[in-house]
Amino acid sequence: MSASSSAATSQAQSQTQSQTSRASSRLEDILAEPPSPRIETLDSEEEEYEDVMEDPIPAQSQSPSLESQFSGLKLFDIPIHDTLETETSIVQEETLDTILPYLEGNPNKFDLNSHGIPHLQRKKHVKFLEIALGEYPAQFAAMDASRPWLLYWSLQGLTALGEDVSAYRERIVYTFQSCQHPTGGFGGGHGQLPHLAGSYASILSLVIVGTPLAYTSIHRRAMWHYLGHMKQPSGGFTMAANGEEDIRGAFCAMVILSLLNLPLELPSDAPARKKGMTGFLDGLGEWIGRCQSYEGGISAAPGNEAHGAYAFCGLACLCILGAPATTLPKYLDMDLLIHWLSSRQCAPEGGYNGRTNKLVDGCYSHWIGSCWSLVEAAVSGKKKEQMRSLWDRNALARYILSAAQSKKGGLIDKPGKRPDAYHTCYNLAGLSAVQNRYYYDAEEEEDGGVKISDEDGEKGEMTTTLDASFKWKVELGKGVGKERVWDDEDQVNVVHPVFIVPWGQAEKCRQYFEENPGF
Ligand code: FPP
Ligand code: K
Ligand code: ZN
Repeated sequence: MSASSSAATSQAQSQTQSQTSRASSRLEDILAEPPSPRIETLDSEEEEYEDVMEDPIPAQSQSPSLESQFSGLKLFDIPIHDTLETETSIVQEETLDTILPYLEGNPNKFDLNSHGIPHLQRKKHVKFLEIALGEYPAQFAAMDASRPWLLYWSLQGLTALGEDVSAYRERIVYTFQSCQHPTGGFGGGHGQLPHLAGSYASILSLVIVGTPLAYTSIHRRAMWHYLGHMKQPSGGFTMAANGEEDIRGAFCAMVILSLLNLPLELPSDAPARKKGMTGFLDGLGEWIGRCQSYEGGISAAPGNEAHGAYAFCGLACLCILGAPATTLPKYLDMDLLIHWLSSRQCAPEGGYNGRTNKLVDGCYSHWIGSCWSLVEAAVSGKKKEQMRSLWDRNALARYILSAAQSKKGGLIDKPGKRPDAYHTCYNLAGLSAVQNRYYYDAEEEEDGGVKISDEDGEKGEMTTTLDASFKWKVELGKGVGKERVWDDEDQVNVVHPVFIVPWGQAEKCRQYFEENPGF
């Protein structure tokens, strides 16, 4: 692979662009935000990245070569080209041609940090997210069901960038009031049926707001009943009444139960009680274990293909059930899991793909990148023992800063794609995973950790209160030693490694409901 871009690769870039935009995603289509009209206006101004893409861009000398950068790896020996040409290998080569100029040069003409890598374009991203939080005209009605998501991604992104979001407080509480269903849970908007994804995004947004008014706006008892209806005899959860049973459901349900400090017994009207289930946790760890595929990753439901987004849901869910060092090895083959996670980091791109033989994408900076904090906590033993990273943090930082920042603000899947709140939120969450070292404080175990019997009658390590995920600590900026590729000013705010809300906000919410447990 030549270091510099040529006219030939420029043609390939345009093809890649159209091919990758055609390769649409089921869920990302549902979750992704269409650009707001104001961003559209920006696009039509002369130089959007499309124009940038069409010009062959010579590699620029300010940026250090790939070879000198990544943790001593000689990346010029990589990529390893697939000799069997397939649709997959062709689109991979084209994608590489699109991305390499951004890793080796600075086509967006961003200001560079002391390592020759673009600075985090903080102001531009803030502006982008503020626009994303704005009003949408009538033609965006189809997006109505994603309203809780748009709010959550934008708020989380803004706080990661260090912004104060208190100005949005009242509007957010008001918006979610109208999404809340009388029988429990939140829908996408007023009068819409409740859904676990909408409920998850709504609760997280209210946790970010973090005021007593936000907390008390949640009908906790109705939510408990609603979650009770999602519990399945298999041990898993459906996303909605009669909806699909997948690992997002399990994760969303555990996030909500634990943040709101809800009782772990199933309500008496929960249909799963008729099948012998009595608690929300019954059979759950085992069900998640069945989602680990032969590759080692985690899939949406038993028997499906392993995918990054579901891997994070599965691991984070297990981290809510108990200490990572206990629950992860109890239900998962850790060696196989680590092999699969490691294989997701693309070289020389440095970013992650979501599954075998697919393309790098900035949102997996979080869906895979954030898995490492959980896995490292599970395998590293005692709290302060700094283990060597199992992943190349610098390589991911470089992908995010060099290739996943859109010229005019917002973060993206890959060069040539449009920014959206989803990719902005999750690239920044991935950057937080890169920059900080999160660890699980096992010493805090002693005060919690009421032992309960598990199904086999052995003593399990799971608590009756789901308080494990409130025992995380962070060493700020300690993700990488001196050889890191970002400056202090490129540091994002700390994110809770399980809940993906600003540091401290999950604990604050939990504490509120420990002090006010009645409903
Ligand atoms: C594939 O898209 C994407 C998926 C199969 C999963 C998307 C799931 C989420 C984003 C998780 C949502 C999480 C919660 C908590 C509700 P693709 O085929 O376009 O992408 P790929 O080629 O990168 O696999
Ligand atoms: K994708
Ligand atoms: Zn993506």
